[in-house]
Amino acid sequence: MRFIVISIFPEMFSALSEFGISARAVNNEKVQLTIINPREFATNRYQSIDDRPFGGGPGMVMMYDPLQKAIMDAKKRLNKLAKVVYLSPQGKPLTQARVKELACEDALILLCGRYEGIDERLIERHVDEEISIGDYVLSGGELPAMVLMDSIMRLLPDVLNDQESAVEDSFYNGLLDCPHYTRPAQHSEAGDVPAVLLSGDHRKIQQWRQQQKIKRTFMRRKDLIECLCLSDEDKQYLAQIAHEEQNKT
Ligand code: 9D3
Repeated sequence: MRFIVISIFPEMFSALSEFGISARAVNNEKVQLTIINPREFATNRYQSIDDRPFGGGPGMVMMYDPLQKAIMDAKKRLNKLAKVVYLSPQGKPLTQARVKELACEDALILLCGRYEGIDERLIERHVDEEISIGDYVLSGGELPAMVLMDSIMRLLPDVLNDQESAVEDSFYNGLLDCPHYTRPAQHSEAGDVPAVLLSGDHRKIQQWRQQQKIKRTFMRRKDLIECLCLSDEDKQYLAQIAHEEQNKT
């Protein structure tokens, strides 16, 4: 997959290209990451890419022309029609379902805003989709672009190794994960690991883990419970938890 990012802070993306799974994906050429700095397309003698907002008010707005030229440069390099995604607080909140769909594209152009945002006419004319990563305020679109790329990359074929994808497999079913433990089994300060995990009874362990996932999702994220596909056994356990919870209050 090919990502072309448009950002005035290209160095930030070394976080992806230098560390961890994303760095390995770039090195193995499963992912090609190119950053275009719109400042290269600035025309005045101060190389400005922003200007004061019409109508007044605080802050600056990124200008149409340098961003338009950067997008044209990106499209020329891709030699095809790639979707232009603008990372923006006004976008649709990102979900794992949307990540899965975007992982099927062969290229994405990711536009990162700074300051108060970008000239609306650029969004109308050149942006295909606006995506937010959640309802909290950041300083720009670079971290959201990295969040989006990280989430996509780990779904690409041959990006995760066998161990990493085995972990992936058993998880994303809409449930929160169960707790994990490693050696030592006993710890003077932290206490003991749950005995079932040391029992060697794999059926029991699997059942315990599944019940922990259900319990945690119910306790921490009631909003996720509605979207679940549970087995009859899981539903019965959930009903039991819900009943216990009711009797507490
Ligand atoms: C304090 C500025 N705000 C005035 C009401 C508006 C504002 C402008 C620019 C808020 C944030 C930003 C920069 N954020 C992003 O570019 C961004 C973002 C985010 O802040 N939260 C979640 N997802 C995203 S995607 C891009």
